[in-house]
Amino acid sequence: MSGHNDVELKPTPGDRLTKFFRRSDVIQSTIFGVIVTIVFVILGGKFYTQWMPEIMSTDMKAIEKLMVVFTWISAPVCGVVLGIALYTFLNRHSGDTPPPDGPATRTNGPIVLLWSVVTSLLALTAVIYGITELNSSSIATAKNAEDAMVVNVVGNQWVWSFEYPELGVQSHELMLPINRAVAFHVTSVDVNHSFWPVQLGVKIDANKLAETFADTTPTKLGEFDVKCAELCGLYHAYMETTGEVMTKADFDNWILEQGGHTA
Ligand SMILES: [Cu+2]
Repeated sequence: MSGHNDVELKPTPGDRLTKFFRRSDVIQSTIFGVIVTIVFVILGGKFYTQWMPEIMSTDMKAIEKLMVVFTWISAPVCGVVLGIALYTFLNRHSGDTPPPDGPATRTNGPIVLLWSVVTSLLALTAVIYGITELNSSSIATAKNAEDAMVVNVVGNQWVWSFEYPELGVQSHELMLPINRAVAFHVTSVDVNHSFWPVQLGVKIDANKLAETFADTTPTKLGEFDVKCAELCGLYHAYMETTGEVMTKADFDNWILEQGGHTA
């Protein structure tokens, strides 16, 4: 009545998945991918943190946590890509004759669905976690930060100026007392700059005719770098200065030395 092909049952999605994961190229790529994923998870959790700027504020701590979590979330995707790349590299064909044709490539619906759902979930996790963190970040809280010390930050080709309106001091160095919230009110007198006290984990636009806000709480004594993170002209690269997180006593002394008055 009918030929052989008509009698053969259509493979179920489960069959197709099983068959796919039994292929030797898939098994090898998967093993490489798992190794790469584990290495990236370990790097993200341990060594990676050493390559980041020193943590000197609450915000820098939050940023580092975010970077680590994002590294973990993207590690499996990296594993898939590098796993396949590694398999391909190790099984490359050498010599003058071209490799023989492999079997024809056909779409495997269940596999496409599997990786689409998994990567979408990973991306969704990153988006939700990122938005949650952003909502609790310095930009979201700056205007509400109560009893924070206000510092007016002004970008000017190519120097930063810091004004402490409550203390009557103006400076080109950013001195801050430890463990006290500071609210940066940032603007520019000329082109667009970006205020970036690196180890404090703050980076915010400095625009003319507008004021932007960010706040943080320094948690570690010592010097930090202040840079401009927006290409702002010929000497952009030199638009940097130092800052220092000080004890309250040292900070008060510094304020008095600058001719200001302590609060
Ligand atoms: Cu600049």
